Amino acid sequence: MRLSQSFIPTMRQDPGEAEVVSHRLMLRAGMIRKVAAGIYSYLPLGLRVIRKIESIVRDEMNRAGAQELLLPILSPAELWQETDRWDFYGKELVRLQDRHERDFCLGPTHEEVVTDLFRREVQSYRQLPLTLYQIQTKFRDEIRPRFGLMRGREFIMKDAYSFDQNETDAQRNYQRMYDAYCRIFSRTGLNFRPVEADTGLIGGISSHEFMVLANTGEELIVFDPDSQYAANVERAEVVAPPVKEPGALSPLEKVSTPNAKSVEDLCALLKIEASLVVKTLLYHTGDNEITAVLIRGDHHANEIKIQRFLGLHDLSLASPELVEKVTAAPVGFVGPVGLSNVRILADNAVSALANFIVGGNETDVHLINVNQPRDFAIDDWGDFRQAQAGDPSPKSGAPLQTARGIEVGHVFMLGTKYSEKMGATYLDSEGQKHHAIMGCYGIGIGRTAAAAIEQNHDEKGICWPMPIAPFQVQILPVTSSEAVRLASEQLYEELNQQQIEVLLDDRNERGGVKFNDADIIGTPFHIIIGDKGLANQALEIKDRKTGEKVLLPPNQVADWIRKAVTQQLHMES
Ligand code: 9G3
Repeated sequence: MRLSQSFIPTMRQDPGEAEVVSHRLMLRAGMIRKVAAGIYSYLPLGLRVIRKIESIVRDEMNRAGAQELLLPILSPAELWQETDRWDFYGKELVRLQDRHERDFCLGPTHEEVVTDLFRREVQSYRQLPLTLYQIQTKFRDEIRPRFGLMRGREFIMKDAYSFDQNETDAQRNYQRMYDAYCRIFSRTGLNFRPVEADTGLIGGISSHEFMVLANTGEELIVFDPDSQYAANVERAEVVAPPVKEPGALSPLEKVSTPNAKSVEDLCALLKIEASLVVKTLLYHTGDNEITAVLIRGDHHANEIKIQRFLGLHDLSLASPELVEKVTAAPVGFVGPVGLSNVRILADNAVSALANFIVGGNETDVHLINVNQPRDFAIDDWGDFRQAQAGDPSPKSGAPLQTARGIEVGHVFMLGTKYSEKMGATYLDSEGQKHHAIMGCYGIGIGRTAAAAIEQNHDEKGICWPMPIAPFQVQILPVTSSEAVRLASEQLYEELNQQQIEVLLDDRNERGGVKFNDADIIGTPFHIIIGDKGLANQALEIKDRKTGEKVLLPPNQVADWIRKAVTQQLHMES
């Protein structure tokens, strides 16, 4: 393609509103433009990247035996009412009416639609296993869309849905999709990691997220450097500490702790470590019912784990009014000793503590040398805290490390959650009716492109991995002499002949402008053609990622480029 005839509106300055580098660089490279909050146009350069990611996804989905179809954007409300999801989701689900005033939503995902298709068309076990997928625009009305394509409201997703006869077949299909995802993200050249994830609202029985490791990732994961174990901290299990025989128990004592409402204030005042403090978190768990959860002072509560333990749909900290009403203890000085009519849960880490410190259930008072069960009873123990760096890996015992990740894919075992609610059944070989066992599998296409930039950029712009680069090579004629023009045109022709995707910067611009734009756009190889290089029969080829330069006679450039591009195309991350 010729730059002089291309719609690639690069920007010199940093756009103010972009908060993460991928958003900033997608705007500066002329890949996307915002239409409204969280809603973007994909300009020609951006669409080339999107299409390349889609074709890698399509290739691996087909190889895994999935069949592509295309479901509608509009979903009839009736289907969502069958699964009780029409009322479950709030404003994130965009609802609208057609001219006959019938209710629809803009599809945020397509479990209902695809299960409806299945129940109408599949009757026999002979038609299983069946995996269907689409690559299509979704709409989720995020309350705070940000970071460009990373968290948009309208976005392109590949979503696949599998239907099997039984758990064994479903597990095999899940594994096949999991492996296909590993191949997809390797082929895009991304440094990624599958992590065990919480099944969250969708309520399946297991799920994995595919994380691209990047500091701007919104997800926090822990991983074991010595094994494949990795988990989203929302889900990561924490190994209970070894039970320690408590030493001598010191006598319980009240201490005055004026204004020491937080663990930090308390530690500063009493000159103690946070690991010797036990926080008492009070949750609203029912009508005028409060549950206390005890967490060691240097740990963080994991509300998803607490919620799951209590079998609650959601969980919220008790309001100060409710705390005063139920416990007569002032918020900030609540403790378990003498706490009446409150169920007390404790994280396993508390069991290894002796002579610890808790709120005194009195303003400006704490208790020291507290021990359980001497001073108070614990109703239930459990894993209620967030995993953190240094915790022993549940797999190898090695200290866990943390990393931030961008979730680009998510695979779920769904079981019969949707097939039961929608009567999606098949007849087995004896004519017995069974609910299909389902799985669902998503990849954020735009988010994958954004993650690739987060992982592959420098201060000058994007450094595309070859497999998803919008163009493979950029030719930069840096003077306007006839000799340079001729040489550039000839090389452009040669590369096109060899099926290399080449961008010729034939604009009437200074060399500096062309260098800046080539660095922002991020094509993997830049070929600089100037009068001196021609005279010396030595054209410069620059590798955008490494900065390495090679000098070659003009008649050897096309061959060198073809080899280098082919070699980088098949790199696996
Ligand atoms: C909604 C809205 C937002 C949602 C959902 C439904 C997330 C919803 C979970 C999934 C699960 C999988 C198939 C592809 C992979 C992910 N946000 N989820 O179900 F109505 Cl507004 O989408 N679906």
